[in-house]
Amino acid sequence: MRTRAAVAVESGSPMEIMEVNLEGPKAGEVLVEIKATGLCHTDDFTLSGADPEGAFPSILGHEGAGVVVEVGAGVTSLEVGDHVIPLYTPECRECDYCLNPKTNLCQKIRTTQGAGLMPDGTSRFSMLDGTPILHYMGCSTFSNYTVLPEIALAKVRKDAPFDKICYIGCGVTTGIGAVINTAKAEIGNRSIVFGLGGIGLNVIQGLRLSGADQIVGVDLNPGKVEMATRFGMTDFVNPSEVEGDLVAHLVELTGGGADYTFDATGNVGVMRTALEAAHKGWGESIIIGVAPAGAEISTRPFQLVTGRSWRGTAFGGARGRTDVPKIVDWYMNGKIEIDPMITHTMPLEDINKGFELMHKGESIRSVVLY
Ligand code: NAD
Ligand code: DAO
Ligand code: ZN
Repeated sequence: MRTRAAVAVESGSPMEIMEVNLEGPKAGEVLVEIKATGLCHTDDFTLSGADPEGAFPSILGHEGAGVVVEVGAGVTSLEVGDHVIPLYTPECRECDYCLNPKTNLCQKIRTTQGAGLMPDGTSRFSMLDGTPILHYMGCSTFSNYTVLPEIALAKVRKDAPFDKICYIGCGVTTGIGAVINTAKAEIGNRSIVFGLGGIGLNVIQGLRLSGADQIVGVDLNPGKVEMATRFGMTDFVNPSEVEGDLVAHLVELTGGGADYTFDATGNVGVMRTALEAAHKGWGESIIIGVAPAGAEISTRPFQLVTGRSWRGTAFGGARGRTDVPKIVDWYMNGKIEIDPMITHTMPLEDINKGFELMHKGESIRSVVLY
């Protein structure tokens, strides 16, 4: 079939909207009509050329929601008409990683997914002249129709709106999961969130769910304060307005350091500040942000010797096929909020404008509606 897609032809250039060829699903695969997709900082990072795994031409996008149109041979858990959310972290439920409760990093299709291919080592997308186009994070939601492995799709309830639940495919789950699954934050915790964008706001939302006593938000952009406060931020710190040492300021503000700190900026300098603002003896710092290729983190080892720990999280530690339908229920039952964070919607033709809004810091989440 043919489908309309935003193709990342080369790094550093706007995506091009075009018709592309899409082959049907092979064994174990599913054809999905994407109804809505969010624009995440990570798509922008890959398009910029800073992503070490980035390869072109490709169809980016990993935060979508849609409907199953066709299933390939051997698919048993999904049928035509099911509503689904694509998973860039799949859940096969049988690999060593899926069987280990300490991780969500299913490895079943890791090699081919990282190379932009389906599990059989080929792509389903091509240009009209036959040039292959790579998949992205196994999802490629910047195409109206896409093919995914069955293990990379969470089946969700049919009454949930696509234009909101697409955000659960990355930002919501990553932020809330970092608190609930990775930090396992206790009632009464004091925490600091660095970066109040699409991920950081959901960390704040997760901290509120956890029963935090203090939620400090740190961002260079004061325009983020209103939304962060609405989601539960109790104190705001703009590093550019702090006189003297930022770590010392944050340690004092939290009464000795935070129980948990979260980096949602991808800046390695911020990651160091986050680690050092964690409480001596027990504070944990969780890295969510993805740093540019080749970047390294550093601190004095004594920071760890004295009881702080440094951790990381992908997709909020969530097991997608199991956890994502539950998060959709949380949204539908009013336990979490999504709507105010979707600040802009647009047709696929305007997708590059959505990334311009992100660059200017004017959006939280832009969503493309097909
Ligand atoms: P975003 O651009 O919406 O938000 C980033 C925020 O950080 C902005 O508000 C910006 O003003 C702030 N910021 C930037 N530099 C800062 C600094 N030095 N000090 C304080 N604040 C600063 O991005 P996002 O969509 O929220 O993504 C955040 C990060 O999370 C990105 O690196 C993204 O790639 C990563 N991410 C990770 C995962 C994962 O599974 N680990 C999933 C999705 C996104
Ligand atoms: O190596 O097993 C693996 C999986 C690595 C992918 C983890 C992705 C999380 C960070 C990227 C942000 C996605 C939006
Ligand atoms: Zn697995």
